[in-house]
Amino acid sequence: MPMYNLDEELKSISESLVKIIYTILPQENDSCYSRLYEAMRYSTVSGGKRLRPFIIVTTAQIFGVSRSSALNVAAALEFIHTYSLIHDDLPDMDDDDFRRGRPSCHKRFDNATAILAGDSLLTLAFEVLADPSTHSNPNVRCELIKVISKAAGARGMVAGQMFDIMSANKNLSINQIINLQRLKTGELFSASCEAGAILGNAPMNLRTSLKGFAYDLGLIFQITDDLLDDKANDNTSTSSTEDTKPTFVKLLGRDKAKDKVQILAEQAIDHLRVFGKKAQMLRILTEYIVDRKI
Ligand code: GRG
Repeated sequence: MPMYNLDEELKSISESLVKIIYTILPQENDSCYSRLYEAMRYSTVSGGKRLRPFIIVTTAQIFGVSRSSALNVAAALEFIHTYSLIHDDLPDMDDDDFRRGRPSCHKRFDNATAILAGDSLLTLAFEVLADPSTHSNPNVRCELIKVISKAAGARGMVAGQMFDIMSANKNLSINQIINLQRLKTGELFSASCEAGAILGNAPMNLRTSLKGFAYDLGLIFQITDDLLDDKANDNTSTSSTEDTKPTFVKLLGRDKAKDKVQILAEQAIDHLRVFGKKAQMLRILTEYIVDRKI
């Protein structure tokens, strides 16, 4: 069996993304774009785990898709993810001063610039997806746009954010929390998995298996996020709204939340059975998220 090195692959994908970002958003000293581009670059090149790009590239590999096509879609997804983080950090949302260990976009620039940088990243994502260099077949590009826009929009991630804001100081049931997190985090994970399959013209049954995997992975990611936050914050959250939000850990307690992660991990890996050894990287990713320390 070939050796897989997840850290090296994450690093390689991240480096490729940074090159794409500098090509699309070049440094221009005297143009009217310069401040906007600077804010967009500031938030997109500044690290992050690059999990969604990894999922796209890895899933695309299963279907023999070219790496350059997959990286274009990965850049688009990362633009949408980054826009969501920029807007989430704003004072009227989660009001976070820091993101990825640096001042958040509105703290480094200002609120208006952060809003516009987020808006521009969202629209840029669809410009990249619609570009023939992403895939030669316009039907494939349309399908990508349909699936990704739905996942990001008012019946996906944005709905999750709305639900999250409305759930402050409320007692949610476990199923309500699962639904909230599926929308807020799971939909983009699912679109990332499906995107690789769409690029590879995969049949619907395989897309469905990947979506099942992605939803479970999204929940694992969210519960481990809650566990890490709970440990790190120890009731000293930096965000003014964070303490009011219902989470898996608050509802279940740490031990039951960890048990839930294990059950979901088995379920997630079960969805991959149909892909055999070709999905080995996705299994390794699942273990990485289960055990993650950041
Ligand atoms: C503002 C429309 C809008 C949506 C915001 C995704 C989201 C919705 C908010 C982010 C806040 C948050 C902490 C969500 C929980 C899990 C999550 C998506 C964390 C950030 O994703 P990572 O850990 O980020 O993949 P990096 O920095 O590694 O890219």
